[in-house]
Amino acid sequence: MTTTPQAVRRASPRNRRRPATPADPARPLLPGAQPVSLLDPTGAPLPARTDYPEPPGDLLRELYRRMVIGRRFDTQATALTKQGRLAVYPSSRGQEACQVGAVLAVRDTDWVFPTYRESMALVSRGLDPVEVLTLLRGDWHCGYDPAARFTAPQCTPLATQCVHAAGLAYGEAHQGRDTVALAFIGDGATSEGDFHEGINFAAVFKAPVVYFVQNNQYAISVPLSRQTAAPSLAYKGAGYGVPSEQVDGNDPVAVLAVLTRAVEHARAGNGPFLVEAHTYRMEPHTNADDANRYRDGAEVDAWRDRDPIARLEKYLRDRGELDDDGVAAVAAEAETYAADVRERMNAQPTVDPLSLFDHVYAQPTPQLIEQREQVRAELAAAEQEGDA
Ligand SMILES: Cc1ncc(C[n+]2csc(CCOP(=O)(O)OP(=O)(O)O)c2C)c(N)n1
Ligand SMILES: [Mg+2]
Repeated sequence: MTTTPQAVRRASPRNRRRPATPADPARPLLPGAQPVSLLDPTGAPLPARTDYPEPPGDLLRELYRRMVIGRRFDTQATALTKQGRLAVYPSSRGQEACQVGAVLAVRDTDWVFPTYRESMALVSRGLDPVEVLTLLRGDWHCGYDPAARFTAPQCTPLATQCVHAAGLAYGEAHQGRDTVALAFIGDGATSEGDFHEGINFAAVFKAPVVYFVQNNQYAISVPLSRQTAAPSLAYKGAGYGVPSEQVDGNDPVAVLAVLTRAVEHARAGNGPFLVEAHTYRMEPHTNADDANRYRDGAEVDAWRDRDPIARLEKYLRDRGELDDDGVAAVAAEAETYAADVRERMNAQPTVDPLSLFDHVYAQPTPQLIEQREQVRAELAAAEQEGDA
């Protein structure tokens, strides 16, 4: 039998019909190769994106207003540490787009799970600033009523809030409510076990949680390069089957657009969503930290050029949605706000020492009752001595 050249061509492996490649199941979970950005660093618009539509103008003006007030609050809180009125304050200056954009993306009845870094987010949510600062003054529990404000206490143990958020979101969905839980977390805390356990639980049980990683480049003095080898922290979601995105965290328009979509995804019953925002903490870790020991001024200056408030202000001005009068009115409102915080924080709080034992357990343990009685007796004895 002879073989014609045509027959050789037909039989060659290159011409054989390939089996259809199955769709890559990881692809829809992966973040974009670059962070989503809708404004350039100067505040000029970048091409619109159909996947992340720009939020309406009135919302952007409100975002600007809350960012300006938030920054003024932050400066005031730092000043209060210097006056001995606050034990400690972790500033979120530079992270305003994340702090405010995130709370604007959720409803008042959605639950927020903040860390110690989120005082600005909480005041932007409308919580009383003095109640928010009470924890950091160190005199009365978390300062506000979490159930009344749909806001968990600010968490200092890293990443524990990720588990709380998963549990709450699962419970809410189980009871037929469409509540979303928004869990803030830092870049460093994504190395903690609780982050992985929380996101895994949320993914498996389709709990409506948005995990919002503010990658401010440092965990105290530890830079991101010593924290992870992943190209983006958003890749940590894909490993758990969680769709993820990365966003320019100093672009307020993009942060709000991406988080709006993440919240919609969770609310629609699709389970959790992870967003990594690339941002920068302009101040030291807290007032007790000396950032000069681990980063140089040139790095800080480079991020100053991406200032989120200046960017949004420029964008709104160019669109004719903000003018000198508008800027001055917001600045005046921020001053009034700060003066009120200052005045109220300067008043000496009266605290009942026995309230230390409240809210520890729903039902106090025998040991706690005994300890409370001991303190009560000591206080009574001291009072008698004072009277004598
Ligand atoms: C479980 C636990 N380990 C260590 C600490 C000490 N600690 C407090 S803040 C911090 C750095 C966290 O960095 P990151 O998650 O990036 O958040 P950021 O402070 O930058 O907002 C560490 C290690 C802690 N609070 N809890
Ligand atoms: Mg950090």
